[in-house]
Amino acid sequence: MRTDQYQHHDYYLVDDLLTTEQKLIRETVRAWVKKELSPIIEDYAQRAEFPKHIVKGLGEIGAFGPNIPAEYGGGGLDEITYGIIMQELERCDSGIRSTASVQGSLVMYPIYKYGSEEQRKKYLPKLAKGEWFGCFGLTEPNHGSNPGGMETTIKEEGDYYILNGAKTWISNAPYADIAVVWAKNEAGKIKGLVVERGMEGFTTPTIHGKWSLRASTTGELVFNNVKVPKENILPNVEGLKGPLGCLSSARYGIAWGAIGAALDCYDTALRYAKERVQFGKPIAQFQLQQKKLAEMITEITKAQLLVWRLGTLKNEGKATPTQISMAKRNSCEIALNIARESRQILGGMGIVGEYPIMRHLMNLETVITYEGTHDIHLLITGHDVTGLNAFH
Ligand code: TGC
Ligand code: FAD
Repeated sequence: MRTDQYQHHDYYLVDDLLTTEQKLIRETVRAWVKKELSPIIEDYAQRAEFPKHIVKGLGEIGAFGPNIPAEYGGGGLDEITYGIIMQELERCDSGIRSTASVQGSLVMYPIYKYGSEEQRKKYLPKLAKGEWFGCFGLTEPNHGSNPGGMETTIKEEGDYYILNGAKTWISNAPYADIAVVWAKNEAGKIKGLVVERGMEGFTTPTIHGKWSLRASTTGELVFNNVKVPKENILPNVEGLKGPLGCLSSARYGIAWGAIGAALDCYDTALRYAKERVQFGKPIAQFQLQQKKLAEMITEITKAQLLVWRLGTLKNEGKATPTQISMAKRNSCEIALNIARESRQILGGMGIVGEYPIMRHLMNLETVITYEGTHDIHLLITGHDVTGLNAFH
C-alpha cells in the first residue's frame, strides 16, 4: 500500500486567484482522496477492477454535479470549483475523475439542461448522492470521431420508442443504473433518451483487456428492440449540439483534471530525483534531470493559468467550445509528456506500481483519446482560426 506524500505545487501563486471557499473545497477533496483512494487505487488498477464502493463517497464529497443547482441535489458551485474537484480526483487517477465526469457532465448535465422538470426531479438528486450511477452513450463501433453518422435509431410506437443499435467504449456502462443515449429518430434527427437498467433487450457487456484506465469500468450498450417510455426522451434538445454540449462540460473538466495527473507525476519525480543518488550526487543535481523538472513545472504553470482563465470565462458564460477544445488538448499533451519524462527520471522504478507514474502514463493515453481525440481538437482549433472546415 502506497503512502500518498503529494505536496502542492503552485509556482505562479495561482492560489491567490482562488476564493477561500474554492481552496477549502480543494483541501476537503484532497484529504478524502489521500484517505480513501490513494491507499487502494494501485491494487484496483492492477486487478483491472472498478472500486464500486467509492461511488457513494464521491457523492458525499460533492463530486457529482458540483455545478448543478442545489435544488436538484447538485453543489450549486461555480465552474472553477468544478475544475478543482476534477483536478484533485485525477491527481489520484484519471479513471476516478472519469467516473465523476461522466456522472456530472454527461449524465446529470443533459438531464438538467435538456430534460423536463419531472425528469430532473426523478433522476438528479439520486445521481448527485451516488445512489444511482449513470453512463453516456454516444460512440458507436462505426462512429467515434464522427458521431453525427450514428446508426442507433428510435421509432415511435404508441406510448414508447423502440430503440435499436449499439454503443461502445462506454465508461461506467457495466455498473450503470441508467444510460443517457443518443439515437436518430425517423426524421434522422438526433435525440437523447434515458434508458434504465432492466428494460427488456438492454444489455451492457464489459470490455476486457484494457491497459489504460484500468480502475474504471468500460463497456458496450446493446439495444435490441428496447421499449423506452416516451416520458424518457429529453424534450428540450435535438441534433448533434445536444451531445456535443455535454462534451463541452466534460472536456472542460478534463482540461483541469489532466493537470492533476501531471502534478502527481512531477511531484513524484521531483522527490525521487532529490533522494536518488548516482555518481555520488542526487540525480536532481545533474543538468539533464533539472532540465526535465524545470520544463515540467513550466508547462504545468502555463496550463494552470490557462484553465483558471477558462474557468473565469465559463463563470461569465463566455467560454466557447473551441476555447475548451484548446485547453483539453493542451492539458492532455503536457500531462502525457510530463508522465513520460517523470517515468524516465525514476529509471527502472518508473515502471512499478510502487509509484503512480506508469499508471498515470497509461491512463493518459485514454484521456488524450476520449472526449475527442488530440487530432480532432487540433482540427477544431484549425477550423476556428482559418474559418475552413477540415471535416466536411
Ligand atoms: P458540427 O456541424 O461541427 O456541429 C453540429 C452542431 O453541434 C454544435 N457544436 C457544439 N455545441 C456545443 N458544444 C460543442 N463542443 C459543439 N461542437 C459543435 C454546432 O454548433 C452544430 O450546431 P447546429 O445548431 O448548427 O446544429 O458537427 P460535425 O458533425 O461536423 O462534427 C464535428 C466534430 C468533429 C467537432 C464533433 O463531432 C466532435 O467533437 N467529434 C469528437 C467526438 C467525441 O468527442 N466523442 C466523445 C464521446 S463521449 C466520451 O468520450 C466520454 S469519455 C468520458 C469519460 O470517461 O470521462
Ligand atoms: P476513430 O474516430 O476511429 O479515430 C481513429 C484515429 O483517426 C484517431 O487518431 C483520430 O484522431 C483519427 N481521425 C479521425 N477522424 C479524423 C479526421 N477527420 N482527420 C484526421 N484524423 C482523424 N464514448 C462515449 O460515448 N461514452 C463514453 O463514456 C466513452 N468512454 C470511453 C472510455 C474509454 C476508456 C475509451 C478508450 C473511449 C471512450 N469513449 C466513450 C469513446 C471515445 O470518445 C472515442 O474512442 C473517441 O472519440 C475516438 O473514436 P474512435 O476510438 O472510434 O477513433
